[in-house]
Amino acid sequence: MEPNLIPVPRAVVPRPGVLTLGRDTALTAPDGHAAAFLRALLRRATGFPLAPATPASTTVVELRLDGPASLGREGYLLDVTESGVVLTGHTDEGLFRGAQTLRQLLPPEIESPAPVEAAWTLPHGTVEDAPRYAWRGVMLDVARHFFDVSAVKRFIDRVVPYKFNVLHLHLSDDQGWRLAIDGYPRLTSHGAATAVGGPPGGFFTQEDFKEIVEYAAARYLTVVPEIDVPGHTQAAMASYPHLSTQEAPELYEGVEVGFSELAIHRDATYAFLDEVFGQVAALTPGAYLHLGGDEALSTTAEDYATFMSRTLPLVGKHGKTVVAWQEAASAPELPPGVHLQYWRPTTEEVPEALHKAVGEGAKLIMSPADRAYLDQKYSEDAPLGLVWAGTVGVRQSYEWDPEALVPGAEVVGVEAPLWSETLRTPDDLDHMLLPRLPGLADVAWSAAPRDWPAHARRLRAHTARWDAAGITAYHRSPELAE
Ligand code: IFG
Repeated sequence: MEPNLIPVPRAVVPRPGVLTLGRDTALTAPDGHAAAFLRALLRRATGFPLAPATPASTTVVELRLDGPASLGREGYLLDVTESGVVLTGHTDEGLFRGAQTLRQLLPPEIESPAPVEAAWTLPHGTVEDAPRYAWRGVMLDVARHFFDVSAVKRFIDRVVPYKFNVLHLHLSDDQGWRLAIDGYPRLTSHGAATAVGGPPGGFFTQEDFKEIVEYAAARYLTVVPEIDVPGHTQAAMASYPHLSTQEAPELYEGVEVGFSELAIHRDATYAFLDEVFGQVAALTPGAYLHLGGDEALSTTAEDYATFMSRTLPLVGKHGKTVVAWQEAASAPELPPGVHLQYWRPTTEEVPEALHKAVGEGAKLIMSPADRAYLDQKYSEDAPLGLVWAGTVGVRQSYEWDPEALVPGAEVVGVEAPLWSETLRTPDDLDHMLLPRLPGLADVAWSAAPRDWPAHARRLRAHTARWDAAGITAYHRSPELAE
């Protein structure tokens, strides 16, 4: 069993011997996303038919759903022997996660987007695995710069091999509103017209959004939409000035934050949010709706409290659980099940309000900026990224423990935000994601202790997989050198 699996599984027992898949290899599996995904992946690179097994089949890859309940929703057992592969889950989602491990046990050529010749070998052995955290997320900011459906699908393709299961889309900000809302056409006709540095802007129609949700769901990624309020709202207010106390709110193309706030004391603001949250919730099969709440630097504490008191209930009204950035901890009352996303650097004191909210049952998603913010530069001289949280190297984004920052808190998981102030193309996204993303996947999935030399070794092996996949823009980090 080759040792370059990321995230590191719970238990790997290598055995001598190698299985080689061939043209007559059969694939037998229950209908579902796991089988569809694995068959498509294997066929695409090998050109093999991978038809269901027959009594004459000599090598069989079998997916089974009779795994014990102890595997949970995402656990799996993988056994490779001379007669084939048996991948067992308790759910199809568990089979899907196990399929990513099977994928990584195959040579890098399995990532090829077109058939190639290769020795399709699998080392004998077993893997028993299940995730440490339930929330293993990535966030894409489509507001500062817009990324269309195909770019979002490509972003999803980058995170699936590393067992992420949440796709948080930051859909609105000062520079752009990126999702069409019925009844509020100017949000996109006007509010989506530009971006950081100027046009082009762009937006998702509700059909586009459904297409993203469907693509994500087929890969067991839950989409978490974010409508960021009361700050980060200049595009909405430029589109509908009645939502603002500014004289004539204009579209904004800079990179400052904290200057915008919705009209806190106006009923129209909450009618607007009720409508928006209702439509976003209806488009979202996932259980969560993120209302932002960050950097309301132009809003007094009492106005922020008033705003949250009137806004938080609207999310529950539309059947969703609230996710919000950590500042929402200061709301007078937090709804049950609220997930607060911790984003300030680990060097800062944890605010008293956050300790209080945690004490009252708030759950934490850990995204400390100096560890998990993939929009931060790799190093001072890096071409892309911001540096307000300092540079975030490959080792720094890997070597941390989500439990260490807020003792006693219920940490539901980890999420890696990718803000797009300085990012304009899918290659820009690839550059910031790789090679840091796999380390965050390891932090989110694996209970194994951090081991940088071993992780660096695994990453060196993974660059060949990215090459085979045709990913050209990943950062060639000197940190990976032996
Ligand atoms: N902070 C802002 C983001 C973005 C980020 C860039 C949060 C929660 C800095 N808010 O992170 O809008 O500008 O690193």
